[in-house]
Order: sequence, then C-alpha cells, then structure tokens
Amino acid sequence: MSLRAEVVNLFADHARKLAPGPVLNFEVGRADDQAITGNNSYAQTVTSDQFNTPFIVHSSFLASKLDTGLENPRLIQADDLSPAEANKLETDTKRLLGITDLSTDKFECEMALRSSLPDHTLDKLEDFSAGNLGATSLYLRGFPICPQTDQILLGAGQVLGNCFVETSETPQIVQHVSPKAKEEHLQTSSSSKVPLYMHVENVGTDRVPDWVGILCERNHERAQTTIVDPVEVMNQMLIDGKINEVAYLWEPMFWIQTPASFGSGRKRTYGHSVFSGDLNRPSAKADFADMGSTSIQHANAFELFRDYCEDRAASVCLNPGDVLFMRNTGSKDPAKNHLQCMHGRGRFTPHSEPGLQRLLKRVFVQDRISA
Ligand SMILES: O=C(O)CCC(=O)C(=O)O
Ligand SMILES: [Fe+2]
Repeated sequence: MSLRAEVVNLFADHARKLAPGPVLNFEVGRADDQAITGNNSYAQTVTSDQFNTPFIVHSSFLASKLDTGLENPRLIQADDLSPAEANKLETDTKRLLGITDLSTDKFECEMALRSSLPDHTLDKLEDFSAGNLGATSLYLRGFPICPQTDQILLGAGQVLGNCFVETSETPQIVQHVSPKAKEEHLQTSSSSKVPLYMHVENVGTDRVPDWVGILCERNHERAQTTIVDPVEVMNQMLIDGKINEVAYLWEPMFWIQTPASFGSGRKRTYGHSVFSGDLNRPSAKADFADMGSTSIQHANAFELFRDYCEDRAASVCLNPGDVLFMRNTGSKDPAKNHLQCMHGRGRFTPHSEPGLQRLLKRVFVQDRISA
C-alpha cells in the first residue's frame, strides 16, 4: 500500500474516533476523489489498496466555528496575581537580586525566585510544564512592571524548563519585541503595519524553543496576539472531510526558510512535513511566512490549513503585566501531554511617541531533559 493510501486510511479512521454522530461518509476503495456536500453531510471517496468495503465515519459535527476569545480552555488558562502578590514578588525579586548574581545563563537564585511566585501561579506553571493543564497556553496577569521584570519573567520561564539565548537573533536572554520602522512591513516580530502570520517560533532553525513566553510592558496600540491549536485545526479538517488535504500536510514536501530576523541570508531546507509523529498527538511545523511547497497540491493544502487556522484562532490583547506562555513544540515526552500552540499578531499602528510604543519582553525556554 502506498504511503499516501496508508495515511488516508489512518486519517479516515482517526476522523471516525473524533466525533460521535454520523455526518461523514468515506467510501474506501477507488482512486477517484469525489466530494458531495449535502445539507449536513459530507461524503468523500478516498484511496486505499487495502480496504474495499465502504465505511461510515461518525460525526455529529457540522463545520461549526469555535467561538474565539479566551473561553476555549484548550487554548488558554488564566491566572491572576493580586496587587499585593505582585508587590511581594517585586520586593522579593529586588532583595534576591541584591544578594545573588543572576548572570545570563546561571540561575543561582532560581529556586528562590520561583518560590517567591504566588503558590497558585507556581502550581499553574508546574502543571503547564508537566502537560497537565489540557491547554496550549498559559495566560498570567498582574505581573509587576519594574526594573526587575526581566528577572521575574526568567524566574517564571525557568519553571517550565531552561531559558536560553538564541544568538542568531540577539545576545539577550530576555528579548525586547517592539515595532521598528524599517521592519513595519516585514514578517518579523518587529513589524506593525502588516499582520504577523501565524507560526511555530523559529521553526526552520536548529533550536526551536519548546516554550515561548511574552510579557507585555506596554500595548497602548492594543495590538492583538493570535493563538491557535494546530492539532485541533487538523482534526477539524478531518471532521470536515478534508482527508486528502490533511494527508498532504503529512508528506515531506515542504520547504522552510530561516526567519528574516536571523539576518545571515535566508537558508531554505526541503523535505519537511507540516505534521509528523503520533496521529493522536502530532507535532506541527508551520509558519505561514516562511514555509511553502513547490507542489501545487501541497501548497493548496497548506493554504487551506492556513484558512482554518485563521478561522479558529483566538485573539488576546496583552495588557501591561500580562504574560503569555505558549507551548511551541509538540509533545516530546510521551508521559507528558503537551498541546502545541501557534501564534501570530494582528496589524497595528505604532504610537507616535517612540517611548510609548508597544513593548514585549520575550523568553525562549527548552524542556529540561529529565535524567
Ligand atoms: O507581538 C506579538 O504579540 C507576538 C509576536 C511574536 O510572534 C513573537 O514575539 O514571537
Ligand atoms: Fe513569534
């Protein structure tokens, strides 16, 4: 059986498990694809050398759109620090930094810093780190904006794994993300006047962060950060009968280029697939700015995936003191149920006063390998 037919069978089977009542009919056996859409049903012939009996895929699902926003528990879980807790965190951090040298990649006071986070926040971070939240992102609010904010963000990031410096982009472990006039129309995190397409952070690079944390210091422009669960999107495509398109996304027919922000010339690598791994919890590699395919079918499938992602994305307008931690890679440890997140940003016009323009602090974190 060809890889493609095998994949198609797998997906048809998977789609059957995804949903409870009959909507989709898959007739397995012939090579010709045929989609018939009725009022509330969908039928498609999919290719297989193995089965020759038609079967029904069950689904009560009618391509309904998820409500966007913060209600989707898989996308985001929130936690708030009270003003008193934020104040204590600021005071503790100041004191700890006074007695310890928190140099770039040494975290001598990591334990102390994390223990100064409020218990409920530390618990949320630890659960998120272990993949126990059933969410792709963790949204923390009420962090203090003070001279120690960078260290507080690092302290929180260290609960998830190890913060690291991505030297190809900047030598800073806490990166500043703010609009740059020269990049306003580019696909970089410093753009503004164009939407930043959804992406897995640094997907074409050697070191893809497992987690990305962004803390908002200013956002007078009310720019919207967008997030989406790529696996949920894939499942939705399956439920909608887009079996062949999903199958294309699993084939190693895509190129990825290194991000524009890396500067050193754009390197393209070939032979990537958008999804890989275990069908029940695949990993996604996707960036709608820096990824494509020379095959028209694969490029079209990627375009459809993009439309689905845009339709199903939630938007979050980060306010000062808000931190958004996102799981950037799929599940690496089978014992942990990490749900992957893709993110992007809507367009905005930077504040006319440079000192008041949007400012995010960003950290990259990698999983700590347990011995
Ligand atoms: O500006 C944002 O909200 C997100 C930008 C982004 O993609 C990033 O900082 O990695
Ligand atoms: Fe990003």
